[in-house]
Amino acid sequence: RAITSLEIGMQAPERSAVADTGKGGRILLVDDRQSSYERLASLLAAEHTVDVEPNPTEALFHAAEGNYDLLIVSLDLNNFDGLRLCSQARSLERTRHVPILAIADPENATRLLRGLEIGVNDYLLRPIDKTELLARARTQIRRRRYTDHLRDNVQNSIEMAITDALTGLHNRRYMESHLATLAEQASTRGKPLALMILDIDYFKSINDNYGHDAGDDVLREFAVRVRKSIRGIDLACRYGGEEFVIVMPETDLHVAGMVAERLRRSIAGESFAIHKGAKRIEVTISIGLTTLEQKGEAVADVLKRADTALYRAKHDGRNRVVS
Ligand code: GH3
Ligand code: MG
Ligand code: MG
Ligand code: MG
Repeated sequence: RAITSLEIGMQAPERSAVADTGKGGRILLVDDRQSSYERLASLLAAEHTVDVEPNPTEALFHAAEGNYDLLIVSLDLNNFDGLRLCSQARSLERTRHVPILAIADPENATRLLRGLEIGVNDYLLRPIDKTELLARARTQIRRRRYTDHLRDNVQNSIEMAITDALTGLHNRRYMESHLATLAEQASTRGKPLALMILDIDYFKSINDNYGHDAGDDVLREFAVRVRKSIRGIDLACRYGGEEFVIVMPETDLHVAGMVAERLRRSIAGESFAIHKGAKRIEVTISIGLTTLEQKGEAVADVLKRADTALYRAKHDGRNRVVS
């Protein structure tokens, strides 16, 4: 790794996205003239941590890996094309959001214009003034942090909208929208799709005997065990209070039956800890299992068939799998 670390100066302070000063950033400086990058790095080191990389190809790699707040790119590179780096950085997913500040000699000023066209955020002409350099770097870093903060918020609200807060499994809304997609995929690919509804037996009496918090403990622990017993492509969700749905793509009734039976047995076989009190609780579940029967079958019908099977499992005495 050819990176020259000039980590002179201060540590990154606590980052607050709200009242951000734009200081304490991580900057990757791409410049191959030693006199130039040494001076720039020492100016920037008053407020930021700076890494220097003379080779744009390497720089692109570091930019993608290194979680930088700002790229400062010299367009006066002797042996390389700085503009190419800028345009590559704009097209890569990992670097798309990293701001770029371009620097050029007046004789290369037309490159700056070209740079702005391909997505450079700001520029400076040499000779570089310290105050201006720091001000422009701060502005870009502050903006970057703010948009990151917004992006995180959006991501969080999306996750909250599709996740069940108690168990961390997907919620019913997500399952119902995603199930349609999975069923469609299974139909077009001619693959089987299994679906089971799991319902904890006599859960109301767990609440009644040990309290609602103990009931919640059981639900959380149950979700952990469900997650452990399924594959990455399977979809597990909390369908209602103490009802769960597992959707298994590319799985036929026979295999799904074995998965369901294994899960049923492991729940019944190992009691559940509750936080209050040393007592462990015996828990059993009933499972209704079915598969997508024909191409294009409505998911509501699949769910209904699983529910009917679950009802029979309850009726036949609970702690069993019915398909
Ligand atoms: P069955 O064997 O027929 O399924 O009996 P059951 O008692 O499990 O079924 P029922 O549907 O009568 O009761 C489910 C109970 O689950 C009722 C409700 O108070 C409780 N419940 C629903 N959501 C939660 C929750 O988030 N936490 C806790 N602790 N209890 C919940
Ligand atoms: Mg019930
Ligand atoms: Mg129940
Ligand atoms: Mg129920």
